[in-house]
This record gives sequence, C-alpha cells and structure tokens, in this order.
Amino acid sequence: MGIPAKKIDLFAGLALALLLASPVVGAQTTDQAWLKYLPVAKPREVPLHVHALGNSQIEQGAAAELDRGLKGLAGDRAPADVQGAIILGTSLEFRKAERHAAGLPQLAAEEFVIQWAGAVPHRDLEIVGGSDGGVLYGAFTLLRILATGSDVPATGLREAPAIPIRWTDEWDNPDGSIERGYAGRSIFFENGHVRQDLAPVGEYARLLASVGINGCDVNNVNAAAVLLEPEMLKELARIADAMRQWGVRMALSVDLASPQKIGGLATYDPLDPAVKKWWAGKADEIYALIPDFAGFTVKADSEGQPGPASFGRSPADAANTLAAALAPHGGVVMYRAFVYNHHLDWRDPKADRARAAYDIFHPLDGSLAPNVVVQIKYGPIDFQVREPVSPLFGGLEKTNEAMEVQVTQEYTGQQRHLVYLAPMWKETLDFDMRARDRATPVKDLISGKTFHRSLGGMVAVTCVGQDAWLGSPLATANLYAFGRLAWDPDLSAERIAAEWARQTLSSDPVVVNTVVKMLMQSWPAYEDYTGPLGLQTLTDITGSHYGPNVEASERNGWGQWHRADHEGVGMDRTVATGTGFAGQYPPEAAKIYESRKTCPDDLLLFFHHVPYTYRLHDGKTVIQYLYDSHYAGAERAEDFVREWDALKGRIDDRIFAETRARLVYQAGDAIVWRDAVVQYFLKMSGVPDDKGRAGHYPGRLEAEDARLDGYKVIDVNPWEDASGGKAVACELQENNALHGPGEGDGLQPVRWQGGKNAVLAAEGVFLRSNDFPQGLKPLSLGSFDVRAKARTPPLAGKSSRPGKAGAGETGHCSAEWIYSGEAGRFDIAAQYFDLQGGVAEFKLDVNGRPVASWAANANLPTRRPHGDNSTRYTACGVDLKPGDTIRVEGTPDGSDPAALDYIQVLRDWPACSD
Ligand code: GCV
Repeated sequence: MGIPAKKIDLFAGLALALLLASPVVGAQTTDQAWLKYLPVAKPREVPLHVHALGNSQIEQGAAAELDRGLKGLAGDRAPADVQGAIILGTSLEFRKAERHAAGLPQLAAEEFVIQWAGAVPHRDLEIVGGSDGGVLYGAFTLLRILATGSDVPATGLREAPAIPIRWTDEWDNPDGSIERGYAGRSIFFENGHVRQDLAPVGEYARLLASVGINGCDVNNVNAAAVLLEPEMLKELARIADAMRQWGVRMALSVDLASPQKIGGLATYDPLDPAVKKWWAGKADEIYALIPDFAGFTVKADSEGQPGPASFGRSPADAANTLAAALAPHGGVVMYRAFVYNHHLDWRDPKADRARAAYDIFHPLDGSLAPNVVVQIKYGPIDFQVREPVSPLFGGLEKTNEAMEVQVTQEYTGQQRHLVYLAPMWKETLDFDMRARDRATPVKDLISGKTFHRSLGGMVAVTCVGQDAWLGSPLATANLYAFGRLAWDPDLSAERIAAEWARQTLSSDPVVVNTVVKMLMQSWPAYEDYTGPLGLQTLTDITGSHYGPNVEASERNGWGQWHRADHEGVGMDRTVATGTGFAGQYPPEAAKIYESRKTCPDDLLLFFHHVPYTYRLHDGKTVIQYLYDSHYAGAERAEDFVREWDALKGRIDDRIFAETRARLVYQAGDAIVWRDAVVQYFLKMSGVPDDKGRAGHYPGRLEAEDARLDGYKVIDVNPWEDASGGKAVACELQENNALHGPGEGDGLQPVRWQGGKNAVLAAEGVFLRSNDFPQGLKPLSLGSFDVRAKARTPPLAGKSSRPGKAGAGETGHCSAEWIYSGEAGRFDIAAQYFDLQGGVAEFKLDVNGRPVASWAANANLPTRRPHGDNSTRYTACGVDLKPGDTIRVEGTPDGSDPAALDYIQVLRDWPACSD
C-alpha cells in the first residue's frame, strides 16, 4: 500500500460526528435561519429614516425591525442620499395624521399597502396596515423585497393573506422533549415547567411573523392535562407574552379527559353539563391571563388519546363543547381529523385506514360550531413521502377546514436528509378536487373561499428545538416555505426557494441557482429512494420512522399496508374490487383514481394492487421502475454533494461544512435505502433487474465473508437493511449488550452455510450463484476483481478464533480481506452500524499501516443494528494493489458492538471530491 496521496477525509468525519451527535446548543438567533439582512449588492434607494405613527408594541417592533434590517442590507456602504422617511401605521393612524385622509382603501386587519407618497427627491414610503398586525407584515414584506434585490413597484403594492389561520404546531412535552422533533430540546419547556429563558421564543415568533405566521400551538397534541392546571397556565402566559410583540398568538393542545384528570369530575363526557361548565370556566381562566389566546387543538380518539367515543359521543359533540367555551373570547377549536382505529384487521381486504377521516367527519358536515375548524392532514394516512390529497377536503361544505403539513421531517429524512417539501405542498394546494363538478383547488377550500366559510387554515407541525431551530441549516427552507404558502398559496415553490436562498445564504446567482436546483430535486430524489409509485415511505412505521423496513407496515393493525407478495404489490382501494376509498373523492377525481389506466403512476400502488410486471404509462414494468428509481434517487443524492461543493467560498464556511457533512451522510444513507428496498423486491418478486444491478455490488467486501477475529456474524433484522442480510458484531465479554433484554433481536449469531452469497443465491437473490468453498472466492464484479477471504473455520455461533470470543482481552475485534482488484488509488467506504448506547471506535489499515480511524458517535436512532443506524465512513485516496490486506478493527463500547456490514472499494465517492 502506498501512502494515501490525499489526506483522509477526517474533517468530513469529524463534521458529521459533530452534526449528528447530540446537538451543540448555543444562543438561538433568527440569523440561524433566513432573517439575516445580509448586505445586498445593489441596495435599493429607500429612505433610511423610519417613523411609526402609533405606539403599540407591534408597531414599534415593526419600526425597530425596519431600522435593523435596512442597516444590515446596506452593509458598510454609505447610506444613499434619499430624502423622506418610511412612515408606518394603521389606516386609522394615517387618517388621524391627515395623510391620505380620503384616499386610503378599506383594509382587512392583516392587510397592508406599501406606497410612495410625494415626489423625488423628497418622497416617503408608507406602510399602511389594516391593524398593527398588518403594519408588521408590511414591514417584513418591504424588507424581503429589498433583501431579494427587488424594488417596491412605482404603483405600490397591496397584500392580504389568503388563509386566515396560519399556525405552527409544536409537539413539545412539559419535560422538554419533543415528539418527532429533530433539533434538540424544547425552547418552551424543561423539567415540567416553562423555561426561564424565553428569549429564543421571542426570536422564534419574530421568524414566524416575518413570513406571516400568526399562531403557535406550543405543546404536543398527545397533550399533558397538567398544562391546564392554574399554576401552569400562569407559566404559559409568559410564552404568550414573549410572542405577542410579533403578532403570534399562543394556542394549546388539550387532553379531552382534562375535566376528569385534573378537574376532579367523574366524567369527561362532552355533553355532561358539569363538563361543559368546566371547560367554560377554564376558558375564562385562560383569557384572564392571556387575552389574545388563539384557541385549542384537539387530538381525540386517536392513537390512544381519550375522546368522545368513550361516551358514544361524536367529534362534533366534543368540538362544540370546547367551541362554546372559547366563543365568548374569540378563540377557535382546531379539531384534528386524524382519528382512526389502529387495530384494523390486516386480513380484511375491505379494511382501510385511509377511509377513516372521511367516514367519520363527512357525516358531521354542518353540525360543527362556526369557531370549529377541522384540521386535516394533507393525505389520508400520515405525512408519507407521497399520498393522494385527503378526500375530506372535498367532503366538507358547511365546515371550516385547515390543512396540516409537517415541517419537521418525520417520514421524510428527519432533517438528516435534504427534502424541500414546498413542491409537495404546492401539489396538494393546487389539486383540483372537482367538488360539485367545478374547479375547487384545495387552496380555495381551506381558505374558505369555495364554500364561503369565515375561517380556514394551514398548520405546520414544526417541532423547532434548541439546535438552530431545525437542526439542519437547509431545513429552515421548509418553515419559510410554509409561511409563504399559507400567506399566498399561488407562489411557486421555485420562487420561494430562491427567496429563501438569497436571504439565508447569498444573493450570488451561482449560489441561488445551485441551491434552488438542489431544493427542487430533493423531494423527488427522496421519494425515488424511499417509496415511489405511491408505496409511501417504506420505513419502520412502528418505530423511528426513519430507516428502511419494508415489512414494518404489513401484518399489523396500523393500516399503512402496501400488500406486497410474490405476485404483485399495492393496496386495492377501488370501489369495484377494493376498499372503496377512491369513491370518497368527488366523481371526476374518483373516476381518475378508480382506473389503473388513468391513475397517475406516482399513486398507482396507493390505489391498485398490480403484478410486478404491470406496465406504467411509459411501458416500463413496475418492478423495473422500483429498481431504476432507487438507483436514480441514490445517484441524485450523490450529485447533491458535488453540486454543493461548487459553493465553497461563496457562502458562510460553517454552513458550508455543516451542510456538506449532512449531504455526504445522506448520499451514504440513500444507498442503504436503495439496497434495502431493491433487495427486498428482488427477493419478493424473483424478477431480475434488466440492468443487472440489483443484488450486485461491485467492489463490495462483506464483513461476514472476511477473516474474522472476535467478530461474530449476526442476522440483521429486517434482513434487507444489511448487505445480504448479515453483518458482524463484536461482543463485549462483560456487559454483553448483544443479548440484553429487548436488544438482541437483531444480533443472533448465525451458522456458516456456505457464505452469504451462496445462501442468497439459493434464495434466488443473486443471479451469479456460487457456493464458495472455503478459502479465496473470486467474484466477477464489473471493473473490479475482488477476492474476499472466506471465514475460516466455519462459524457455529463462535468466533473464528477459539478462546477469543468477542472483544476478548484486547478489547477489540477485526475483519480482514485480501484485496485482489486492480492496482490504483481508491476510496474505501466502511459501512457500519452506529448505535445509541455507546461510542464504538473503528480503525482501518492496509497491510498494517493505519489509514483511518473514527468514532461511531453520531446520533442516529435505535439501539440495534439496522437501517436506522447503518452509516459509512469513507477513507479517501487510498493506494491499493492486489494482495494487500485491508483490515477493519472495531472496539465496542457500552451497548454499541462496533457492528460492521461491509467495506467497499470505490472510485469517485463524492465525499472525497473536494
Ligand atoms: C403526535 C404520527 C406520529 C405521532 C403523532 C401523530 C399525530 O402518527 O408518528 O408521533 O403524534 O402522527 O399526528 O397525532
């Protein structure tokens, strides 16, 4: 082996470890997101003097924001010699000041006008709001216009939000944890109380206001009743105080059983007079402390939450009881339509969770109070990477509705993957439901426009935390996009991405174009390598919702089935032969989904069960599409790293490095996904990949085929999450976590059966079967010719060296391969499992010379080896020649057994390209 000519990618490894390790927590500022006011190349000529006509906290805050923003945008340039001032105020204040006393239009509360008054050289720029909230939105709009290099049109502009309720929902618990949060601990709560330091809450509200968000529900919908206790309400009032200046009203999620749990009543039956009285009293108590309290969010009769069904009452009974309590104060009830039975009978071909929301809420249309809004997830299942639009949006004509989306990327990569969701939300908002056979896009249904409702909303489950809001710098694009779309659903996802990139990263066109392209391709790429054709995210639905686990959704009561068998795949949801879900759409849309011929390919398997050989609209078979899309998606993820590299030196170094480390991780994880799903469907269908890729991994050397010292071969569960289903783990002799209660299910030692490849060949997985004899086993692997040393002696639940089972006295295990490919300089990727519960360490050497070492200290889900925590370290630019010995040494720690899946000899791994 020669000296590595390129330095090993230690920096990338370190950066990844830092990023995926426990969050680094520092002061939280809005410039960790888009509110940076970076100097613009050509500042527009606007007056720099700012004058507010009114004294309200909101208006004064708007003036201060303008002041701060204008200074930032100007940078260190001398201010332009512009006379006049920016004047802001409500229309009432403008009239009082006798400015345009007659000429001002009637403005709705959140509406604003920005207009020039007077003539050059002395002209004022006026921001007139329908209320001080309108003034604030006008100020932020002016700053956005300037920050994105645009101009206030000579004729001025007038804007009002399309959708009245624009809230985030935070799923924070009183102890400071956050359900489905991927950015550290709560900014609102810790140790059962509201946090003392609420400065981050004020900054968060400022961020929200800058994109027009006007409400924030601060606690988990799996709600803790204790939050409604009098002492807690006083603490919560401090949160409302911290957000008020930014026009963001606080809301709370409530547990419907509260009257019984904390109120001392014998029941929580919503029709019981004492229960009604309790809620009315509670609302009075809240409003006495928080006069602008926005309302309640309710999750009931769902996933174990208490609800009206326990008393034979309907959601309308419960919602109306709360609505009556809030109505005198102007509050609303956001009643979630996420009500379903999670004990469905998998064997019943008519059972279908997708039907639940419509089946339950459509019959209630017209029976809900005017201040109730039914909050409907965008799809009928649960935030999957692709779902059809929920038919319930078209099924309520006399009821207010809101659409619920997720900024927190629960099923879409948990912020470790770049997935810009605005294109998905746009598709949903623009979907024409054809209610009453006319154009009824979802955006007009939820705004209230179509059926003349007074209320409507768009809500994002956001789950910000103390780690720079959303953990990943690029993930803030989703929060930005949510606010912008809720304000104006006609905006395009590209335009929003460009606005965000300019404000967050740089106005350099290279940066903006690159980032917009990456953002726009990120959702399709993620869909391609996780769950295309309407399969939904093929993840572990009963666990972390992160890594691949194709069968986790099958054979249980949760109803996220895709019904893959040896013949075909997909849920039959047709009216003719299936669950009838397609019939919940208005007739025109129903007809499109009912037929395989007209159903869009990207939803085919959501609506239909088809053979693997079924041909899509372009003639490709379903199975070939599954292979191709997974390879294409994973390649796209690799390209993201290359594209990002072009931004080095053009953006902030820290954001560059952090994001690069995430993208490198994502490129590796996309391969884990690709291989898992492709292996699974290859085995299930028995249909080979036309392009010969599935089941073939050129340059890959499996750990279970190596000469092992101390390491034991284990079955990984689910099998598809490891290359060929197996890996090796290093057992500590003491504190043996491999067999600890609940932890050992993925780690049973297996018997030697002639080599993994032979086993898989027998199962029809590998096309080139080989029953490898002991000793060297040649594999023809494309441009590489790799010989891996088979294990000697055969394993029978023991380590390869008698007397040295597990880590032994040395404290480590090793796997060794003889390289037999061509000579040259390569990158070597080590695919290992980075488990919670310890920080295992690894070393890679070639012919005894150290090449790399790294620690498994990322913060990835779960405590047993599988797709959640399968990750890679890549040593770049390593010289290899035939006969070289490549060795990986793993040192377990705690319950992390330094498990290893394979190493792969590669060329041009993008992590190594800079
Ligand atoms: C708050 C999904 C999530 C749950 C969440 C639920 C909901 O099932 O996995 O964590 O619960 O949705 O939206 O209520």
